[in-house]
Amino acid sequence: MADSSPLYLGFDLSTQQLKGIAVTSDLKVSYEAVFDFDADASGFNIKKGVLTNEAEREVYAPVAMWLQAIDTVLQRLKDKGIEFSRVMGISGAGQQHGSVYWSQEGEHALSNLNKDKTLESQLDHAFSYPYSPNWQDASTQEQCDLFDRHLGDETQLAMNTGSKAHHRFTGPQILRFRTKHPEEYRKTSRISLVSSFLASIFLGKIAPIDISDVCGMNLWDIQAGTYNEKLLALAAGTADTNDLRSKLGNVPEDGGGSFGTVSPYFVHRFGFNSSCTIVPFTGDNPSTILALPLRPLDAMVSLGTSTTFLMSTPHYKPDPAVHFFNHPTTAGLYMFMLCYKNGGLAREQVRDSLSPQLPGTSDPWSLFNNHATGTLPMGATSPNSPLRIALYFPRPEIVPNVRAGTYRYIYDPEYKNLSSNTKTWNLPTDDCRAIVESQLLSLRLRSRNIVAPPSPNPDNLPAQPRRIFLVGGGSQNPAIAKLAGEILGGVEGVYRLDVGGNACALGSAYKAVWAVERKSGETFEELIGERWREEEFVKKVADGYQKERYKVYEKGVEALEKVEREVLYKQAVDVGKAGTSGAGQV
Ligand code: XUL
Repeated sequence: MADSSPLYLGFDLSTQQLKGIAVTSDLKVSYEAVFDFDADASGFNIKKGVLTNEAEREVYAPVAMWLQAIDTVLQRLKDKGIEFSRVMGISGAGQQHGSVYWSQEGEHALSNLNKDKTLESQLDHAFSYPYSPNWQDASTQEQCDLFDRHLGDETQLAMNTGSKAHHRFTGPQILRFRTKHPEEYRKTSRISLVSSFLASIFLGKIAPIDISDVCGMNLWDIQAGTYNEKLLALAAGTADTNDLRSKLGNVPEDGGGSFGTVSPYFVHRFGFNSSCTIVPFTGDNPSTILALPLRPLDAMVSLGTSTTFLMSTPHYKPDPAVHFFNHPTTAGLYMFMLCYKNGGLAREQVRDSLSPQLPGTSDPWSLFNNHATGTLPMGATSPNSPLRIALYFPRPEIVPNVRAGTYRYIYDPEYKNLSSNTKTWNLPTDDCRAIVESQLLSLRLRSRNIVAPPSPNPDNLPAQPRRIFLVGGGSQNPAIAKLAGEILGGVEGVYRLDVGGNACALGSAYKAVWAVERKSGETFEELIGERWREEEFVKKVADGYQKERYKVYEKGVEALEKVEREVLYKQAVDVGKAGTSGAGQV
């Protein structure tokens, strides 16, 4: 007998591909399909999924390419045998911050699609501008300066919207778009984020922006739960914010609510069930924390080309170095995020400076790992000796805002003295430990205000994450896992989360399951927690909190803070901006 049990679809519209994944009610992956922009798209001159205008530091993607991707991914799922009539809910995720500009005809075109034609062939007039500014875009320095000043300073902006101004954030992008393309802006009926653009296609009308993804705009007052009037006025260029407000639309609070049912186009073209629910689509980072029933104070450390640290927390404590978003499913919780530019690439450079590899091993990391864990913390030669501490930024970093370079120091914790005399460093071997330590110390420094001691706390443990989940390429490395436990702690240990390359699309599919099948008041964590088979996806890879080591690394946090101040100060002096009073600000 044909299987008629429900399926749920999750999509991930990322920088380089669109992925679709179908799961059953008990969270088993049953179908997946991918459209890789560079390999599969035709008619767009893109590279790594985007177009660039280096002169203005612009990075953007053609919206029509995403339509082509949706057409094809659905066809590929169908070719694999999926019965779309079983799909009871669809959700998805988009790269954060990107914006899509709909024309006056956009909504009408969306709701009047001809089932015999592709999306790409019939939505060409649905946009007032054919491109979507991408999160890698860096063209908005001028606009960011205005945003940072507009509520007083960057700290005020971070308090209000969860982040200081960033080039990629949608508010500064809209401000630039309006001034650079006034005619296109005037002709824009609605503005979507990448996530709500994708939801709109499936819904057949313009979908609201998601409660978590809206926090990536520098426009949303997180505590008030509304757009900030002053920031809207700045982006709109007028005190009358009604026009921009209606371009952006309302933002429903429930991340598991229903936007309505799937557009008839998909019913008639692909055989979707006409009662299939469209669930809010969110940003890729919020969706990634939904790939497991992450509890408050569990942390995810994504160790890819760059490093991202994600945590669900009940505490709202923003500052200019971090990001806060509303949690995508649970009102009253927040998602805390650190987003670095440097990570895996920097570690690889240090690894490649070592030669030759250990005889008899094919693991390119074995020598690096031996050096990284073969000495006392921070290269000390005895428990009280000076410490080796350094920053490794092959690319300009944003956390903190420092130029590309390698910055090595010696720190004497007794006299709290920093010295740039690094004659005692053994190079390149000392770099192995120092690079992993500095990356993890930066996470500890910047998350220390939002972690809390376990509760109850009979052993009087210090504030730290509960469990640490490592994901991405670097999560395979045992030396990194060991140091992560020593430096970040983790009351219950350090784990590797292995869901293949699918965490983000999977998180969206789980969100659809929860939204459609939840009982009244049942949280995402409760429903998914009950159905998730942890043993399939999670493996303990290192101890977490170790009292002595955790304490020693307090000195490391102190040292890293000083190093960052020193490097920033020197940078400010170099560009002639330093004050006369001493250290610069981190
Ligand atoms: C987060 C960010 C990226 C994008 C693309 O602030 O800019 O992680 O979401 O993945």
